[in-house]
Amino acid sequence: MITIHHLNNSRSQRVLWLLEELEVPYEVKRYERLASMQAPPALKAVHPLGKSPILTEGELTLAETGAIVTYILETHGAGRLVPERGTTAYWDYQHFLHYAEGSAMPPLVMKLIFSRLPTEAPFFAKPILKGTVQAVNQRLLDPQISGHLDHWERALGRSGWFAGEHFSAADIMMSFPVEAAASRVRFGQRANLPAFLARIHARPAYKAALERGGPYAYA
Ligand SMILES: N[C@@H](CCC(=O)N[C@@H](CS)C(=O)NCC(=O)O)C(=O)O
Repeated sequence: MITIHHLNNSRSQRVLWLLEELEVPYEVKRYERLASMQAPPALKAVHPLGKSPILTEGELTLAETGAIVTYILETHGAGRLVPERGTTAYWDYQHFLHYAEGSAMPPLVMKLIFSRLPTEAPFFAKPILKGTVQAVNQRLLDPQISGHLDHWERALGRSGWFAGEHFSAADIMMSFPVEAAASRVRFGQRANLPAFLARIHARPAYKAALERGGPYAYA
């Protein structure tokens, strides 16, 4: 039986959603974030990185969402939610599978961390930090994030999904960057992005995963 070590309100929600889409039975072991938003030390006892998600099944302990998604699809997927090998859709799928965590999330995480700095600083440092954060956002992060949003908007413009004509695990991987972006930046004229979110949030498996995973700020 697959066990997902799930941190509340986290990327791990995607793995629960994938398992619900595939109707694969699984157990959820829940962990609550500390006040600092970090994972509790108990997760380090499961995997040295101490981050969520972590999958355990038999002898296997696996961290990193993309690797976990690939493992689940290869061992329990029976070909579902992956475009046909060798097609353009398949390579778009591979792109988004790796790109979601490798390229899309880093500037979004940086923006979140920077936005918290002034609020957590002593009062005399707040104005300086506010100015620094504004400069980093304007010069570095916002233009980068905007480029990512344009990439997603264009990709979704083809069929409404990230890889090929049909819903795939690439859409599950990309849900977290799109949801994270929705909470941090404006989509502006990019109508395909909110439409994508509305479509995935309406899926019964997405809703079922929320029931297993607990409150999720982006839903
Ligand atoms: N790229 C990794 C990121 C893992 C990660 O940072 N997970 C977050 C949850 S959203 C976490 O465990 N944060 C708590 C911490 O860093 O202590 C993946 O996709 O699995």
